[in-house]
Amino acid sequence: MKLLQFQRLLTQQKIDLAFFNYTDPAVPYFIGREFTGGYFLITPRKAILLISPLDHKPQKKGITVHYLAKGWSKKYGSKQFKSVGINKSNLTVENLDRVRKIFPKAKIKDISSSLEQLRLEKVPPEILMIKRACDLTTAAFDALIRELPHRKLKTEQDVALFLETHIRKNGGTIAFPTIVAAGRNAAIPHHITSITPLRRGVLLLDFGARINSYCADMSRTILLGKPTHEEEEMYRLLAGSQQASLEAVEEGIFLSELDRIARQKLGKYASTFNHALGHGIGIEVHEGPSFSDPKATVTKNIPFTIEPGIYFPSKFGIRIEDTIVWNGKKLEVLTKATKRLTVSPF
Ligand SMILES: [Mn+2]
Repeated sequence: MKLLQFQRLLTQQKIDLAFFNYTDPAVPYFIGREFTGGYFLITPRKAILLISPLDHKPQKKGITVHYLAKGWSKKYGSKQFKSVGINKSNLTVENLDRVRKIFPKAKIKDISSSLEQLRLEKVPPEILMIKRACDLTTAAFDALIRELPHRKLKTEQDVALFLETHIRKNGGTIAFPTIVAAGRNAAIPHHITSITPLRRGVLLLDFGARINSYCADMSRTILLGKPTHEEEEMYRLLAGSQQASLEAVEEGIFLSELDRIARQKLGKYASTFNHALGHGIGIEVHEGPSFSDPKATVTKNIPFTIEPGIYFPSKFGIRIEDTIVWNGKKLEVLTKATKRLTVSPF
Protein backbone atom coordinates (compact mmCIF):
# COMPACT_ATOMS: atom_id res chain seq x y z
CA MET A 1 0.00 0.00 0.00
CA LYS A 2 1.05 3.56 -0.62
CA LEU A 3 4.71 2.68 -1.30
CA LEU A 4 5.11 5.48 -3.86
CA GLN A 5 3.56 7.97 -1.47
CA PHE A 6 6.02 6.90 1.21
CA GLN A 7 8.94 7.26 -1.21
CA ARG A 8 7.84 10.80 -2.05
CA LEU A 9 7.74 11.48 1.66
CA LEU A 10 11.34 10.28 2.00
CA THR A 11 12.40 12.66 -0.77
CA GLN A 12 10.60 15.57 0.91
CA GLN A 13 12.19 14.82 4.26
CA LYS A 14 15.62 14.29 2.62
CA ILE A 15 15.90 10.73 3.91
CA ASP A 16 18.11 8.47 1.78
CA LEU A 17 16.90 5.19 3.20
CA ALA A 18 14.30 3.88 5.65
CA PHE A 19 15.29 0.77 7.59
CA PHE A 20 12.69 -1.66 8.97
CA ASN A 21 13.02 -4.89 10.89
CA TYR A 22 10.61 -7.61 9.71
CA THR A 23 8.56 -7.27 12.90
CA ASP A 24 7.57 -3.74 11.92
CA PRO A 25 3.90 -3.45 10.83
CA ALA A 26 5.21 -1.29 7.99
CA VAL A 27 6.56 -4.46 6.33
CA PRO A 28 3.23 -6.27 5.83
CA TYR A 29 1.76 -2.84 5.11
CA PHE A 30 3.99 -2.19 2.12
CA ILE A 31 4.41 -5.79 0.97
CA GLY A 32 1.05 -7.33 1.67
CA ARG A 33 2.24 -10.30 3.68
CA GLU A 34 4.11 -11.12 6.84
CA PHE A 35 7.68 -12.38 7.11
CA THR A 36 9.47 -14.45 9.66
CA GLY A 37 12.86 -12.80 9.35
CA GLY A 38 14.87 -10.14 7.61
CA TYR A 39 14.89 -6.43 6.84
CA PHE A 40 13.09 -4.06 4.53
CA LEU A 41 14.92 -1.08 3.06
CA ILE A 42 13.17 1.71 1.21
CA THR A 43 14.97 4.47 -0.67
CA PRO A 44 13.24 7.21 -2.67
CA ARG A 45 13.65 4.98 -5.75
CA LYS A 46 13.85 1.40 -4.55
CA ALA A 47 12.29 -1.00 -2.09
CA ILE A 48 14.48 -3.92 -1.13
CA LEU A 49 13.34 -6.85 0.93
CA LEU A 50 16.11 -8.91 2.50
CA ILE A 51 14.67 -12.23 3.57
CA SER A 52 15.79 -15.53 4.96
CA PRO A 53 16.12 -18.33 2.39
CA LEU A 54 13.57 -20.15 4.56
CA ASP A 55 10.92 -17.58 3.72
CA HIS A 56 8.47 -17.55 0.85
CA LYS A 57 9.77 -15.25 -1.90
CA PRO A 58 7.11 -12.67 -2.72
CA GLN A 59 6.58 -11.24 -6.17
CA LYS A 60 5.36 -7.73 -5.94
CA LYS A 61 5.73 -4.88 -8.35
CA GLY A 62 8.21 -2.28 -7.19
CA ILE A 63 9.86 -4.55 -4.62
CA THR A 64 13.22 -6.22 -5.14
CA VAL A 65 13.82 -9.35 -3.11
CA HIS A 66 17.24 -10.60 -2.05
CA TYR A 67 18.12 -13.44 0.27
CA LEU A 68 20.11 -12.37 3.30
CA ALA A 69 23.66 -13.33 2.49
CA LYS A 70 26.94 -12.66 4.27
CA GLY A 71 28.19 -9.17 3.65
CA TRP A 72 24.78 -7.63 2.89
CA SER A 73 25.29 -4.90 5.45
CA LYS A 74 28.62 -3.90 3.90
CA LYS A 75 26.97 -3.63 0.52
CA TYR A 76 24.41 -1.11 1.75
CA GLY A 77 26.69 0.56 4.27
CA SER A 78 29.18 1.38 1.56
CA LYS A 79 26.65 3.58 -0.21
CA GLN A 80 27.32 6.57 2.05
CA PHE A 81 23.74 7.30 2.98
CA LYS A 82 23.60 10.61 4.82
CA SER A 83 20.23 10.21 6.45
CA VAL A 84 18.52 6.99 7.55
CA GLY A 85 14.92 6.81 8.74
CA ILE A 86 13.80 4.44 11.48
CA ASN A 87 10.46 3.67 13.13
CA LYS A 88 11.14 4.40 16.79
CA SER A 89 7.94 2.75 17.92
CA ASN A 90 9.12 -0.62 16.63
CA LEU A 91 12.90 -0.80 16.23
CA THR A 92 14.67 -2.51 19.13
CA VAL A 93 17.76 -0.96 20.71
CA GLU A 94 19.75 -3.89 19.30
CA ASN A 95 18.60 -3.07 15.77
CA LEU A 96 19.27 0.62 16.30
CA ASP A 97 22.86 -0.30 17.16
CA ARG A 98 22.94 -2.36 13.97
CA VAL A 99 21.70 0.59 11.90
CA ARG A 100 24.39 2.82 13.45
CA LYS A 101 27.05 0.25 12.64
CA ILE A 102 25.95 -0.24 9.02
CA PHE A 103 25.55 3.48 8.34
CA PRO A 104 28.21 5.07 10.58
CA LYS A 105 28.06 8.46 8.85
CA ALA A 106 24.29 8.76 8.61
CA LYS A 107 22.02 10.90 10.71
CA ILE A 108 19.23 8.78 12.20
CA LYS A 109 15.77 10.27 11.86
CA ASP A 110 12.59 8.98 13.48
CA ILE A 111 9.81 8.63 10.92
CA SER A 112 7.21 6.97 13.16
CA SER A 113 4.71 9.82 13.02
CA SER A 114 4.80 10.15 9.19
CA LEU A 115 4.30 6.40 8.97
CA GLU A 116 1.36 6.47 11.35
CA GLN A 117 -0.14 9.35 9.39
CA LEU A 118 0.29 7.46 6.11
CA ARG A 119 -1.40 4.36 7.49
CA LEU A 120 -4.41 6.19 8.96
CA GLU A 121 -6.59 6.35 5.87
CA LYS A 122 -7.15 2.93 4.37
CA VAL A 123 -7.27 2.20 0.64
CA PRO A 124 -10.11 -0.04 -0.68
CA PRO A 125 -8.19 -3.36 -0.52
CA GLU A 126 -7.38 -2.66 3.13
CA ILE A 127 -11.03 -1.93 3.97
CA LEU A 128 -11.96 -5.15 2.22
CA MET A 129 -9.56 -7.18 4.38
CA ILE A 130 -10.90 -5.57 7.56
CA LYS A 131 -14.45 -6.36 6.43
CA ARG A 132 -13.54 -9.98 5.78
CA ALA A 133 -11.88 -10.22 9.21
CA CYS A 134 -15.03 -8.73 10.79
CA ASP A 135 -17.29 -11.20 8.94
CA LEU A 136 -15.19 -14.09 10.18
CA THR A 137 -15.39 -12.72 13.74
CA THR A 138 -19.18 -12.40 13.52
CA ALA A 139 -19.49 -15.94 12.14
CA ALA A 140 -17.42 -17.33 15.04
CA PHE A 141 -19.69 -15.54 17.53
CA ASP A 142 -22.83 -16.91 15.85
CA ALA A 143 -21.37 -20.41 15.92
CA LEU A 144 -20.60 -20.03 19.64
CA ILE A 145 -24.19 -19.01 20.39
CA ARG A 146 -25.35 -22.19 18.65
CA GLU A 147 -22.78 -24.29 20.52
CA LEU A 148 -23.22 -23.02 24.09
CA PRO A 149 -26.59 -24.73 24.82
CA HIS A 150 -24.92 -28.14 24.30
CA ARG A 151 -22.99 -27.41 27.53
CA LYS A 152 -19.81 -29.01 26.22
CA LEU A 153 -17.74 -25.86 26.73
CA LYS A 154 -16.86 -25.87 30.41
CA THR A 155 -14.30 -23.10 30.95
CA GLU A 156 -13.24 -19.70 29.59
CA GLN A 157 -10.42 -21.43 27.71
CA ASP A 158 -12.89 -23.85 26.10
CA VAL A 159 -14.85 -20.87 24.76
CA ALA A 160 -11.70 -19.11 23.52
CA LEU A 161 -10.54 -22.28 21.80
CA PHE A 162 -13.94 -22.71 20.16
CA LEU A 163 -13.90 -19.16 18.76
CA GLU A 164 -10.29 -19.42 17.60
CA THR A 165 -10.81 -22.83 16.01
CA HIS A 166 -13.77 -21.49 14.09
CA ILE A 167 -11.70 -18.56 12.84
CA ARG A 168 -8.75 -20.73 11.79
CA LYS A 169 -10.92 -23.33 10.11
CA ASN A 170 -12.35 -20.55 7.97
CA GLY A 171 -9.02 -19.18 6.81
CA GLY A 172 -8.13 -16.55 9.38
CA THR A 173 -5.77 -16.24 12.30
CA ILE A 174 -6.42 -14.33 15.50
CA ALA A 175 -5.75 -10.61 15.78
CA PHE A 176 -4.85 -10.71 19.49
CA PRO A 177 -5.23 -13.12 22.43
CA THR A 178 -8.94 -13.81 22.86
CA ILE A 179 -10.48 -12.49 26.07
CA VAL A 180 -13.18 -14.69 27.58
CA ALA A 181 -14.28 -13.52 31.03
CA ALA A 182 -16.94 -15.32 33.05
CA GLY A 183 -18.84 -13.73 35.93
CA ARG A 184 -16.73 -11.48 38.10
CA ASN A 185 -13.70 -11.91 35.82
CA ALA A 186 -15.61 -9.66 33.41
CA ALA A 187 -15.07 -6.76 35.82
CA ILE A 188 -11.42 -6.72 34.68
CA PRO A 189 -11.30 -5.15 31.19
CA HIS A 190 -8.05 -6.94 30.26
CA HIS A 191 -8.83 -10.23 32.00
CA ILE A 192 -6.48 -13.02 30.94
CA THR A 193 -8.55 -15.98 29.76
CA SER A 194 -8.24 -18.77 32.31
CA ILE A 195 -9.63 -22.19 33.17
CA THR A 196 -12.32 -20.59 35.35
CA PRO A 197 -15.47 -22.69 34.89
CA LEU A 198 -18.39 -21.06 33.15
CA ARG A 199 -21.07 -20.10 35.63
CA ARG A 200 -24.45 -18.41 35.65
CA GLY A 201 -23.97 -14.75 34.90
CA VAL A 202 -22.26 -12.64 32.27
CA LEU A 203 -19.84 -14.05 29.75
CA LEU A 204 -17.74 -11.32 28.15
CA LEU A 205 -16.02 -12.02 24.84
CA ASP A 206 -13.44 -9.68 23.26
CA PHE A 207 -11.79 -11.15 20.19
CA GLY A 208 -11.08 -10.70 16.53
CA ALA A 209 -9.93 -12.47 13.40
CA ARG A 210 -7.02 -11.40 11.22
CA ILE A 211 -7.02 -11.78 7.44
CA ASN A 212 -3.86 -10.99 5.44
CA SER A 213 -2.52 -9.01 8.41
CA TYR A 214 -5.70 -6.93 8.84
CA CYS A 215 -7.57 -7.08 12.13
CA ALA A 216 -11.11 -7.15 13.45
CA ASP A 217 -11.99 -6.32 17.06
CA MET A 218 -15.36 -7.09 18.63
CA SER A 219 -16.73 -7.47 22.14
CA ARG A 220 -20.04 -8.96 23.14
CA THR A 221 -21.41 -9.72 26.58
CA ILE A 222 -23.95 -12.50 26.81
CA LEU A 223 -25.81 -13.98 29.76
CA LEU A 224 -25.52 -17.60 30.81
CA GLY A 225 -28.76 -18.54 32.53
CA LYS A 226 -31.43 -16.18 33.74
CA PRO A 227 -30.03 -12.67 34.18
CA THR A 228 -30.54 -10.79 37.43
CA HIS A 229 -32.51 -7.56 37.28
CA GLU A 230 -29.28 -5.61 37.77
CA GLU A 231 -27.45 -7.43 34.97
CA GLU A 232 -30.32 -6.82 32.59
CA GLU A 233 -30.63 -3.16 33.52
CA MET A 234 -26.89 -2.51 33.21
CA TYR A 235 -26.82 -4.31 29.87
CA ARG A 236 -29.52 -2.02 28.47
CA LEU A 237 -27.76 1.05 29.83
CA LEU A 238 -24.43 0.08 28.24
CA ALA A 239 -26.01 -0.99 24.94
CA GLY A 240 -27.79 2.41 24.86
CA SER A 241 -24.49 4.19 25.42
CA GLN A 242 -22.81 2.28 22.59
CA GLN A 243 -25.78 2.92 20.28
CA ALA A 244 -25.81 6.66 21.07
CA SER A 245 -22.15 7.07 20.19
CA LEU A 246 -22.60 5.03 16.99
CA GLU A 247 -25.52 7.22 15.95
CA ALA A 248 -23.44 10.36 16.49
CA VAL A 249 -20.77 9.23 14.00
CA GLU A 250 -20.53 11.63 11.05
CA GLU A 251 -17.79 13.25 9.00
CA GLY A 252 -15.69 15.61 11.07
CA ILE A 253 -17.07 14.93 14.54
CA PHE A 254 -14.32 14.80 17.17
CA LEU A 255 -13.60 11.35 18.58
CA SER A 256 -13.52 13.04 21.98
CA GLU A 257 -17.12 14.13 21.38
CA LEU A 258 -18.18 10.51 20.72
CA ASP A 259 -16.45 9.60 23.97
CA ARG A 260 -18.35 12.34 25.81
CA ILE A 261 -21.70 11.15 24.40
CA ALA A 262 -21.04 7.56 25.47
CA ARG A 263 -20.10 8.62 29.01
CA GLN A 264 -23.03 10.98 29.37
CA LYS A 265 -25.44 8.13 28.56
CA LEU A 266 -23.97 6.07 31.40
CA GLY A 267 -24.94 8.69 33.98
CA LYS A 268 -23.62 7.87 37.44
CA TYR A 269 -22.08 4.62 36.17
CA ALA A 270 -19.71 6.54 33.88
CA SER A 271 -17.10 6.50 36.67
CA THR A 272 -16.73 2.72 36.21
CA PHE A 273 -15.91 3.15 32.48
CA ASN A 274 -12.15 3.26 32.96
CA HIS A 275 -10.72 3.14 29.44
CA ALA A 276 -10.89 4.94 26.10
CA LEU A 277 -14.06 4.64 24.01
CA GLY A 278 -12.12 3.13 21.13
CA HIS A 279 -9.06 3.09 18.91
CA GLY A 280 -8.05 3.02 15.28
CA ILE A 281 -7.59 -0.43 13.72
CA GLY A 282 -5.81 -1.84 10.68
CA ILE A 283 -2.65 -3.93 10.47
CA GLU A 284 -2.37 -3.38 14.20
CA VAL A 285 -5.32 -3.96 16.52
CA HIS A 286 -4.54 -0.64 18.15
CA GLU A 287 -3.27 2.06 15.82
CA GLY A 288 -4.09 5.67 15.00
CA PRO A 289 -6.28 7.64 15.38
CA SER A 290 -6.15 7.94 19.15
CA PHE A 291 -9.21 8.96 21.16
CA SER A 292 -6.91 10.91 23.45
CA ASP A 293 -5.85 13.15 20.56
CA PRO A 294 -8.15 16.19 20.95
CA LYS A 295 -7.83 16.96 17.21
CA ALA A 296 -8.77 13.47 15.94
CA THR A 297 -12.04 13.39 14.00
CA VAL A 298 -14.20 10.87 12.16
CA THR A 299 -12.73 10.74 8.65
CA LYS A 300 -13.64 8.80 5.55
CA ASN A 301 -12.02 5.34 5.35
CA ILE A 302 -10.34 5.50 8.75
CA PRO A 303 -11.71 2.47 10.62
CA PHE A 304 -11.94 2.51 14.39
CA THR A 305 -13.74 0.81 17.25
CA ILE A 306 -16.42 1.96 19.70
CA GLU A 307 -16.33 0.01 22.94
CA PRO A 308 -17.84 1.47 26.09
CA GLY A 309 -17.76 -0.71 29.20
CA ILE A 310 -19.03 -0.69 32.76
CA TYR A 311 -17.30 -2.67 35.46
CA PHE A 312 -18.38 -3.67 38.97
CA PRO A 313 -15.36 -5.13 40.79
CA SER A 314 -15.90 -8.63 42.19
CA LYS A 315 -19.36 -8.72 40.57
CA PHE A 316 -19.44 -8.43 36.79
CA GLY A 317 -18.68 -6.20 33.82
CA ILE A 318 -20.21 -5.45 30.43
CA ARG A 319 -18.53 -4.26 27.25
CA ILE A 320 -19.91 -4.01 23.73
CA GLU A 321 -17.53 -3.22 20.90
CA ASP A 322 -17.82 -2.84 17.17
CA THR A 323 -15.28 -2.19 14.44
CA ILE A 324 -16.72 0.56 12.26
CA VAL A 325 -15.87 2.86 9.36
CA TRP A 326 -17.35 6.08 7.99
CA ASN A 327 -17.44 5.53 4.21
CA GLY A 328 -17.97 9.17 3.29
CA LYS A 329 -21.75 8.84 3.13
CA LYS A 330 -22.71 6.67 6.03
CA LEU A 331 -21.51 4.67 8.98
CA GLU A 332 -20.73 1.02 8.33
CA VAL A 333 -20.75 -1.26 11.36
CA LEU A 334 -18.46 -4.06 10.21
CA THR A 335 -18.92 -6.44 13.15
CA LYS A 336 -22.49 -7.50 12.66
CA ALA A 337 -23.15 -9.90 15.56
CA THR A 338 -26.37 -9.21 17.44
CA LYS A 339 -26.34 -6.77 20.35
CA ARG A 340 -29.76 -7.74 21.66
CA LEU A 341 -29.34 -9.28 25.10
CA THR A 342 -28.47 -12.89 24.34
CA VAL A 343 -29.43 -15.32 27.07
CA SER A 344 -28.03 -18.80 26.73
CA PRO A 345 -29.68 -21.56 28.77
CA PHE A 346 -27.44 -22.66 31.64
MN1 LIG B 1 -10.78 -2.93 21.03
